[in-house]
Amino acid sequence: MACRICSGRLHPFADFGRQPVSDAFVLPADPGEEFFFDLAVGVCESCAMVQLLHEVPRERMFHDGYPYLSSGSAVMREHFRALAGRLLATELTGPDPFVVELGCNDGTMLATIAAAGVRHLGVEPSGGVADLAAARGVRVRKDFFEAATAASIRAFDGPADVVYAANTLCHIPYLDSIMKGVATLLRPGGVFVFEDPYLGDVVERASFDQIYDEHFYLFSATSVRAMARRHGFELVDVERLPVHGGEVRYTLAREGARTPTAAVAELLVAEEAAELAAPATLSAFAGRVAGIRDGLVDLLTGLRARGATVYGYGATAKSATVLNYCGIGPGLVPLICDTTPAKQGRLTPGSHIPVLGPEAFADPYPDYALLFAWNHAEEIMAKETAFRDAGGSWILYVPDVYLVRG
Ligand code: JHZ
Ligand code: SAH
Ligand code: ZN
Repeated sequence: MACRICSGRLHPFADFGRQPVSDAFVLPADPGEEFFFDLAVGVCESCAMVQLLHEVPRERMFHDGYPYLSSGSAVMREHFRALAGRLLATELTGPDPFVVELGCNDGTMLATIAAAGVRHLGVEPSGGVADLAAARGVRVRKDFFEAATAASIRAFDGPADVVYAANTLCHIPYLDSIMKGVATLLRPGGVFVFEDPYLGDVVERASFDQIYDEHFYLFSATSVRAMARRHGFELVDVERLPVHGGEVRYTLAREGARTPTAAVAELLVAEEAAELAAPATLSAFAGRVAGIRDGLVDLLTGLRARGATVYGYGATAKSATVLNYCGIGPGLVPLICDTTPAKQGRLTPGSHIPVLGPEAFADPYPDYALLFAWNHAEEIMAKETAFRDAGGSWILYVPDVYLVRG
């Protein structure tokens, strides 16, 4: 098996077995044929890029019915408002600046840019969420970004000062085409800024559910720098972010265009010291994950034997890996509540647990809630104080299986 970036040899270190498309929620009346693939992960022995061994065709994941909404968390709405403000203040200050966002989803970030009257374009292949962005005044192109898309944007709109992508770049196996596109689109002094789940956090927290079809890559400073260099780009800044269970925001500029910050060297050194991409480190991660699976299944089986009820909270993409890897179905978790309209009234992919609206959570409260949206724990626990007051407990499963009692 060869590295998708450099053709180096891949060292496989974890296999989660047969998995469905994580955001393919099933209609109970018309289940159709579900698509499954082998969710296995490896690390490149040459460039240290962690990647899936098998890829799901992009049209199976990102289409008009793609359900995920960036605006589903108040913390994330604030995160993107702050980021937009920073781009406006630091990078979009010249005459008639232009910013392109890859994977703009429902326009949560670009709405702030649009409100400031700054020229922008969101590139978003999933039609349903792209329509939501357009409805809030964001200029969107319904397309997959790649080299050809970039050339046509450049021809029509001219060069961009900033290309930005959140939780999108790691979803794209064909980074070669993306980097060519960014090189075409970006003005000479412009920056490519992207943020994605950080390998260092995934390993440290054993957050194995960050691994699913859409997350084709798990980036680190080491692997991103190597990838960027192949295309004449330099890693000039890194910033660790608390969102989504730990991410890094990377800034790339053309080689020689900007001086790298001290943070870049610091993170590279830390990754080296931690031996982040070493087979032994990643095998140890895989071992911890198997322990979490056994612990979670034991806990849920024990609770069922005692007659306790457990609901899921947040029908996340991440939950597909947990449910299908652990073999958890409606017998152990009879329902999952979620605020996303396009997930409600459907069944979770592969595991077929009904997804209901948030009102189902309190009707009546379960004894336990399995928090699949653990990355939003603070926000969710703060608004579910009545569950706690009713004596409910939260179940978390990273970095270990543990209970948070009311
Ligand atoms: P959340 C998705 O992952 C898919 P998911 C994708 N691949 C990715 O990388 C990240 O997003 C960015 C619901 N919810 O953010 C809404 C409540 O019900 O952890 C969502 O369905 N009540 C693009 O799906 C889910 O939980 C609430 O109060 O793992 C959260 O999904 C809140 C805050 C959320 O991402
Ligand atoms: N940036 C948002 C949305 C992340 S969801 C956030 O952080 O919340 C990932 C998005 O990337 C999806 O909306 C998906 O349709 C989009 N996407 C997938 N492949 C893409 C590509 N090649 N070009 C642009 N967007 C893409
Ligand atoms: Zn490689």
